[in-house]
Amino acid sequence: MTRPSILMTAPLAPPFIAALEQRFAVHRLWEQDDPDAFLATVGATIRSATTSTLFGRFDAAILDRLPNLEIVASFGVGYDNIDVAAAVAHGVVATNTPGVLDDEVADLAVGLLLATLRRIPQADRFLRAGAWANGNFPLSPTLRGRRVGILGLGNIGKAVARRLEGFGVAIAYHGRSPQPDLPYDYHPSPIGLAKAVDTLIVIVPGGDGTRHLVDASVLAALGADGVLINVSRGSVVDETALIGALESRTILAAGLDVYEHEPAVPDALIALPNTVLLPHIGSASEHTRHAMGQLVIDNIVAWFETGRPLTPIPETRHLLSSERSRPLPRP
Ligand code: NAP
Ligand code: 8YV
Repeated sequence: MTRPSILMTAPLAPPFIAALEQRFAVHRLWEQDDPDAFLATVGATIRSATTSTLFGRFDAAILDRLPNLEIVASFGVGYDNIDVAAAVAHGVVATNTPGVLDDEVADLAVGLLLATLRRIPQADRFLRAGAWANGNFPLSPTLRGRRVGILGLGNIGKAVARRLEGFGVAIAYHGRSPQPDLPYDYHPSPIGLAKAVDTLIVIVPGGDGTRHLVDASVLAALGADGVLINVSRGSVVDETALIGALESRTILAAGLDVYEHEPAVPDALIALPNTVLLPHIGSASEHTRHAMGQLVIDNIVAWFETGRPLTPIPETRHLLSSERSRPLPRP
């Protein structure tokens, strides 16, 4: 039987490409000199696709070129790289990679919090510069006695909260709905949460619904002892307002893994002494990137074997109740 065609918009690790090649005719969009001409040739044969933030936005412009696309599997739990409304309009199921990265990203968030408060990268730079011979590194702020607010108490937010329980700090949160089964204080607005805490960890999804949820007023509410940690998406924090708040010491410090225009990071953020800046590495261990890659493959294979992918995004689940959810021929 002819193998179904799959479009890879961006690279996955070689073992995952090899796994796909065993079952599918794999088309590598990122290797094409002329992607438009390439899609004009193969687009109508494509039944599934993989994508990631490396590709940019998977939107109507590409969906229109893939008239027989059934499913797009994204590498990552956040799916603001997919135009969900356009996917639904095209009847295309989308999947992401929830769950398999929660612990890794939560570990990184707590590490970034400690690094920001105790100025660990600054202390490392101090030693390497030979400054220790001239005196001790200045005393740092502390996690002791802090009240930590988690903006977005989802899978990763809960994993962060569980870790922070071990540090003996007070924990509160904001989401659109309270979660009464959890032992943390709920605040119905981001600004209310910021007023109640001095440390804000941001881990909501990106996209239009959360754009600049952390703005100048939230930063002012966090206060002069305030520390902001963002491991969600750059779009959630007004970066210009954040730079202003750090420069004016409206807040104390920030630890960031994500930025509004990645991989561009404003020079002003880099110049500030009270920032710790990471290059979007929340999930970036070999272990966890392997688990994410495997889930991308498993979603595609499950679709072709059973008509039911493992982790469809909520907005496209209704497409599975249509006749499309019937088992399709095996590749
Ligand atoms: P999740 O389980 O869906 O949790 C998201 C949480 O955000 C939910 O508790 C939700 O609660 C809340 N939320 C959603 N929209 C909101 C809004 N408009 N206002 C306030 N709260 C809102 O997602 P997750 O798996 O924890 O992942 C969260 C995000 O982390 C991803 O979407 C991704 O952008 C980011 N991420 C970053 C990295 C990295 O490398 N830095 C790695 C993985 C994930 P309610 O529904 O009650 O509002
Ligand atoms: C990845 C992420 O770095 O899962 C997410 O939402 O932000 C990270 O795990 C990213 O998706 C890789 O493209």
